[in-house]
Amino acid sequence: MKDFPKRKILTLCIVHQYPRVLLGMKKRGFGAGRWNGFGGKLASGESIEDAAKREVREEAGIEIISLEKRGVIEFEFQGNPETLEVHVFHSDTFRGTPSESEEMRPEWFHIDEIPFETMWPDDRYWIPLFLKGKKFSGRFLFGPEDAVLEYNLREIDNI
Ligand code: 8OG
Repeated sequence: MKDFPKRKILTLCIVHQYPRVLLGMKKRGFGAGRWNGFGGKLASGESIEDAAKREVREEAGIEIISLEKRGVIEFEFQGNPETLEVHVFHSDTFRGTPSESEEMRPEWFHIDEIPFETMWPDDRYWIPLFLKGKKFSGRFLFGPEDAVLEYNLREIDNI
């Protein structure tokens, strides 16, 4: 049977309280061993924004008060027909204290000490735009060992 292209929508929320960002060490599953923002798949019938807030609550134990969509990035893996469409959110206000969950161990990082070496390799391209308050859209193609084979990234006015 032919493989039809599939698209999966995911959220990613980075709490940014200048000069720090809240990241989590992913303890299991896809992306384990890497620092990342918090996020995941949509539950059925859920809006993208509600999913973003729920994932932060479940993974970091905090309640997001306000968030703003900053980017949409498509990820493809060579030889895999599935596209991941990741909606990237910025938040600067939340309630509670970040706490470790089964999936993530949260930690604050100064923006000059973001651990890009232990993050998804695309992050070093778009996080600088994110930190500058820009909106962006992009696409990354990963090859073996998650090397970036091709990418495009552009700033946009509206998202
Ligand atoms: O539900 P699950 O934990 O599998 O969701 C994956 C999370 O990882 C989700 O928040 C989206 C995010 N994510 C990718 N690919 C990439 C990537 O290349 N860079 C970053 N920073 N996050 C990613 O799925």
